[in-house]
Amino acid sequence: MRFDVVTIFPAMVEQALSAGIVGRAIERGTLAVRVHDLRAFTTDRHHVVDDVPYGGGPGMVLKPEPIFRALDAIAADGETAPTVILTSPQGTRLTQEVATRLSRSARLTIVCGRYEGVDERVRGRVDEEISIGDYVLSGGELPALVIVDSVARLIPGVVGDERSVAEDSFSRGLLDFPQYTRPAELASDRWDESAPAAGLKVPDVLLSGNHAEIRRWRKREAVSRTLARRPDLLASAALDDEEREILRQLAAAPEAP
Ligand code: 9D3
Repeated sequence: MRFDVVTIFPAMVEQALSAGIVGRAIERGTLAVRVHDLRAFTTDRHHVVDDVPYGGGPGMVLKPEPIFRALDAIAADGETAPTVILTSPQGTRLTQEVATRLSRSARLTIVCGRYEGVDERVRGRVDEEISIGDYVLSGGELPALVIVDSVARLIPGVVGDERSVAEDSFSRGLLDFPQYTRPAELASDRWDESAPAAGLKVPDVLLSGNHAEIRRWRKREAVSRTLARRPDLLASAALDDEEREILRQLAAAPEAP
């Protein structure tokens, strides 16, 4: 899969993409990401990408021509026409479902919004506007990185262990169960003044070696956490028979252990 990102902060986007799972996938060639400096598509001496809004008001608006030129150059560089995404507070909210749909595209081009907005005529060249949530950011660079990361993980070969993708909580609609690693017990006086004298212990079931019981415990924890913290997820969660039974029990006796 190939991504193109159009931004006025190419260094910020490139640096972030060079790290971690996505960085390694790019190195291996599983993923291609090209970052384009919007200023490179200006024609004036000062490489101006923004201007004052017609009608007045605060802030600046990204000019349309550099964006049009960038999109033309990106489309011309390749066989298939990319799906063009504009990051914008007015966009469709990014969800796992949206990421999954985008991951079926062979090419995605992401235009990062900035300032108070983008000239409305750019929207004629855009297939989809995407927001990452209802909070105000300074621009579309972080949203573009979030989109690349969430979509890239769904491309076969990007995440080393395919099991982590298949088991991802949001793909199943449940929150994760609690995780522990060594040591099995921490001295409570050092790490947690409010802890009981027994110390900070890993639940016995995880040390038991009883894999059927471990599986059941994890399911129960995942379902009870989801019920407590994100009950909205349960409406569309893909629960198996066992999880549905656990949910029924928890809903009937919410105070039970
Ligand atoms: C809706 C806020 N606008 C009121 C005049 C001003 C404005 C604030 C911040 C316009 C653009 C921005 C920059 N934000 C993005 O470009 C953006 C964004 C975000 O702020 N939150 C979540 N997702 C996104 S995607 C792009």
